[in-house]
Parts: sequence; C-alpha cells; structure tokens
Amino acid sequence: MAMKLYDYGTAPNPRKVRIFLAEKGVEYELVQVDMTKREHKSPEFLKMNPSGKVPVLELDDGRYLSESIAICRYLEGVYPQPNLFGTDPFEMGHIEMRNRQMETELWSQIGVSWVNGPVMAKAGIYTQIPEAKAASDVNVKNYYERLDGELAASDYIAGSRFTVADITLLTGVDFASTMVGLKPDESLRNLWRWHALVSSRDSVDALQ
Ligand SMILES: N[C@@H](CCC(=O)N[C@@H](CS)C(=O)NCC(=O)O)C(=O)O
Repeated sequence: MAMKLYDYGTAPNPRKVRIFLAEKGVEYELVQVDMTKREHKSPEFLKMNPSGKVPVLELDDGRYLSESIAICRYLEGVYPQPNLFGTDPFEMGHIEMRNRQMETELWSQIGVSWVNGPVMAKAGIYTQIPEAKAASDVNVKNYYERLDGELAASDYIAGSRFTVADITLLTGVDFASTMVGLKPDESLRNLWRWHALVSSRDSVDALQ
C-alpha cells in the first residue's frame, strides 16, 4: 500500500509537500479533499487531522501526520536524499531559520490578505476586516522588496542550494500571486530570477 497525501488543488500547504515528494522521487497516492464542500471539516477527516486542514499524510501502516513541514521532516528522515533540511548543525539551523521567516513573516501576512480578500469574503466564513488586509498587503509588498535585496547576494533563499525554505517561499509567492492579488512587482529582478530558477526544477515544473 502506498502512502496517501490528502490534498486540495489550489491549496499552497499541500503543494509544499507535493514538491517535496517529487524532489525525493517518492511514489504516493493523491487524494483530493473538496474544500468547497467543507470535506476537510467532516468527522472522517477530523479523525485524521483534528485541526481540519490539508495536507495530511497517511502512512502505509495507517498512521497520520499533518502540518506540511512536519510531514516534510518525516519524509526527509525516511528518504534522506536529496537533502533539503541541511547536513551540518549550522546549515540545519540556517535553513530552519529561513523557513520560519518565510512562514512567520511572509505567509502569515499573505494569510491575513487571503482571509480578508474577495474569495474568502464570498465564502462567508470569516468576518471581513478590510483594515487588516490593507496593512497585510503593504507588509507583503515590503517583504518582497526585502527578499529581492537578499536574493541579490544568494541564488537560493537559504544559501547556495535548493532547500525546503525555497519550497515554502515559492508556494507562498505563487499562492499570493494567483489567488490573493499580491504578485511581486516586475522591478524585483532578483526575486524573479530566483522564481524562474526554482520554477524550472522538474519537481516544481510538473506540478504547477
Ligand atoms: N500549518 C499548516 C497549515 C495548513 C493549512 O492552513 N491548510 C489550509 C489549506 S493550504 C487549510 O486546510 N485551510 C482550511 C482551514 O484553515 O480551515 C501546514 O503547514 O500544513
């Protein structure tokens, strides 16, 4: 029995894991959870992940893991090559630092713009706070500028090679661009050079 990944087409967190699995060359079964029908809040789904969120990885022995980065850590342990979380203690710390920064400083702000934006307004799940979106839109744009400066000195977001931190950044930027109306400005050349570099990887290219 193959591992199963519970996924939803446009959702960025499961996409992280799909790219990660493709990098590792692992075979698995993809199971679509229809979020528009709230299947991720069904009693069956909540048994797998009480937080009611995708992704969930079902192991071939029937155990479950959720949280995209926790799933990736598990996969790195089972399939160590290619290494995506670092090899020596400093590199491991550095990649963790960059990944956390992408999550807490960029993804968090994209998330505020998303829940207070037009798509979620239509879904009627969250009380809309336009002022919060106005502030987070600016934070995202400013953060893109910061990243553009940092990527002037570095090919990848956590140094000279592709790592999990690039996957976190790419999935965040692509979701923001396509679903949240927060595409980085054309003038951010280094950010776009990095984007083209990581998007051309087989693991990403096959999974747009
Ligand atoms: N920190 C979690 C976040 C998971 C998450 O928020 N997933 C979204 C889809 S990208 C979701 O299922 N949202 C539904 C909800 O929050 O109710 C992770 O990294 O996996």
